[in-house]
Amino acid sequence: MQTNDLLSPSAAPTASVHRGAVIIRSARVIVTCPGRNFVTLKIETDQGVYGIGDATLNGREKSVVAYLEEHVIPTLIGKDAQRIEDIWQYLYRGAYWRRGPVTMTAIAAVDTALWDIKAKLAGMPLYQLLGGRSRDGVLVYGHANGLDIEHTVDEVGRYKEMGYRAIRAQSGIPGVKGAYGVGRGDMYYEPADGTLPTETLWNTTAYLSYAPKLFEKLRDTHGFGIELLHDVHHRLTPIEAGRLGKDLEPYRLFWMEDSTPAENQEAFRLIRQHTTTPLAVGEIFNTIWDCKDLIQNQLIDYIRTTVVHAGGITHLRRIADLASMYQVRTGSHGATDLSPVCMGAALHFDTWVPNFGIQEYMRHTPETDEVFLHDYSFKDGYLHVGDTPGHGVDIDEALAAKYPYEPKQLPIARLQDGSMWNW
Ligand code: GCO
Ligand code: MG
Repeated sequence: MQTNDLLSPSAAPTASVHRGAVIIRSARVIVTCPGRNFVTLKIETDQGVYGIGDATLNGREKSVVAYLEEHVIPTLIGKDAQRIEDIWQYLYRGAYWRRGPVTMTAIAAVDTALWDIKAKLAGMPLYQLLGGRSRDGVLVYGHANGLDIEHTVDEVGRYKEMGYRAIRAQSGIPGVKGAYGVGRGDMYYEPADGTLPTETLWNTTAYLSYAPKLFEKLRDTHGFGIELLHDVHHRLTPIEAGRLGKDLEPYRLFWMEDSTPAENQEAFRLIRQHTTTPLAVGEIFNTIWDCKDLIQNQLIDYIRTTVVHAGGITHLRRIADLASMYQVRTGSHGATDLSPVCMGAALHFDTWVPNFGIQEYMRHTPETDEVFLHDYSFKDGYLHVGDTPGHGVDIDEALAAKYPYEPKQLPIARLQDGSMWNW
């Protein structure tokens, strides 16, 4: 145990502090609502360098705040901020209670902040520490949401004009109250809308006959020179998903997302047997164990885990490496409830990761962009990271304080007969 570079060797089995350590002096959680709620962890070191990490879990924000404040922050003080892997293992193994969205979001926030610190100390943009650039820009997809087919077709046209090369299309469905993905205003689709969950009504039969018509019209109008994506948002059974995938084959989707709930990973085998439409899943996964079977059995094409909900860069890298062995590519979640801090870190990850597929990009409101200053930028369908040391995103704390937390929850879905369904 006693080696020359130990500053304070100790008999106790705690992590030793080595020469050159960068000590965590404080950490705190910042909650702000510039149009929607965001939770941010800020870690400060004795060298004056600080890092920030996104800790936002939509509709469950305060659980992560409590987890961080009550259980994580006290254990960070005095640790060497450079020991990212050891701190990750400490928070994961050390909690005894492994996995779950709250735990993994809290770990992700710490991990992201520590990578930010390490990259700032190195004087490098984060992607350099991961292994450097694999590509010039990060292909992103935007969200075209319409009240009906005509409207959605127009919205896709608008996204094309803005320069997008890949567009997700969602449409209202006649007879379905509150179909998933229909925007409430221009550009900013935002599902978390009530202090209590809004009740929506789902109708699988109406959806299954409507969705192929939407994509038929989209291809007729916009041709095949643009990538189209679609999110089913967990609404179908595996055999229904197989049928939809088959019906959508003529329209060559980039992917069909979350077509059935994925707690049972084996369910995707059935979908796979019926369709060549590429499958994407994983925005609600939080560890490699949620997608291990899906990946190893090549039941999916894109894995959608992202920095903030899957344990940070340290864990996302493990998922991506496993996926790369099976030709599964990344397609990280990037809805507006993932803050610009997550987006910044995700873009550095995407710039490096060899088996990159695509990155979701729902633009944040101007108020959000003012609170979270960032150096990434959009051009011709791609997002580009900047060269600021770290992940390139910072928080204006004074401005953040002007937007206090507003309790909001995600909707729920019921079937026509009143039974609960998957939102
Ligand atoms: C997506 C997602 C989101 C989620 C939202 C929940 O593909 O972007 O499905 O729209 O519903 O992130 O908080
Ligand atoms: Mg989704």
